[in-house]
Amino acid sequence: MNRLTSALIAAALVAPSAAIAQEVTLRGVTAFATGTTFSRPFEAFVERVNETGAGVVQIEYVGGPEAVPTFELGNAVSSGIVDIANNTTAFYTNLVPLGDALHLATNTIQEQRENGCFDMIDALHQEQMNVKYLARTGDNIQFYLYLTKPISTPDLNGLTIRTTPVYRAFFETLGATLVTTAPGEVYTALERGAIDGYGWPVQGVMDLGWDEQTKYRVDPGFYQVDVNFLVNLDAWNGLSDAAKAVLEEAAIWTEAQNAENITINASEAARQAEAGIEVISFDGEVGEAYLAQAQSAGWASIEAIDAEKAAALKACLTE
Ligand code: 173
Repeated sequence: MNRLTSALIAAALVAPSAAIAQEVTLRGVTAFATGTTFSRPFEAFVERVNETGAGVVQIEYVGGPEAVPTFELGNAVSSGIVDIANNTTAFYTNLVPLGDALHLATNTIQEQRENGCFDMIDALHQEQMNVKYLARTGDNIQFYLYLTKPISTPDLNGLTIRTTPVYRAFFETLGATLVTTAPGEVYTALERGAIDGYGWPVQGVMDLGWDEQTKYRVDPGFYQVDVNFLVNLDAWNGLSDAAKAVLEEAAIWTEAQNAENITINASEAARQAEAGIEVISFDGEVGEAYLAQAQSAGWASIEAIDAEKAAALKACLTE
């Protein structure tokens, strides 16, 4: 045994195991284009982990839909091709159909952590998708219907509307003809006149230039955005306690910033107005009925999947 080898063995024997644990690097992919509204919290999270996790855990930011197509990202993080994903439940309903309940929440992720809902959602993701549910962004951001043609009542008969599972049940009850697309295809669909409108949150319309093709936003907004950080369960289980702690601390740090969305919503609505997007507002009883229909259509589709689990989720997401 040479001197170097015996020195290394001696060092390993006295070193605490955490000190000799290797730094782990996770590959991260986002379902939304890099730099856009619903990717930015994940990008900030990656930066934070790479600072606080030096020597313990790092995230290699691989990219967005150009790296893994939007509707494929769920499968990729489930199988471990991707270690950590920034994704919304609407893009992986093939794996966690009940995930659609998350955007029907009326409380915050902080309240869901407090009342046990977080653990239920995490268990659902672990069992059905083989991922650890790490964090939720998007609280306080509502979804809207955007149009290229005016309507005077909440009746979408004769209109073709771009959807995802978020809006599907609700827009169906309003009579729309629906086309499902990833966000990356909305601009072209509008430009070609293939759609008369689309569902999207209040934030992010200007990110991809959709304002150029959008004439109206229909108020009020409904539901609440969920964009979640998911870690492949095998990768998660293989992490040291120290690495898990780095990721969980950064998750809580990210979720604390959800409160800022209330101010951002107002400035985004103002920017839409400046860009020439007019508001069609359903007020009073019509507005109330519109919102009630959004809720009842949304929950009916969750109940049709599993009535018992739907009831448990509804109790803790809307308490
Ligand atoms: O409209 C969508 O693509 C969608 O479902 C969604 C979900 C969360 C944030 C932004 C968009």
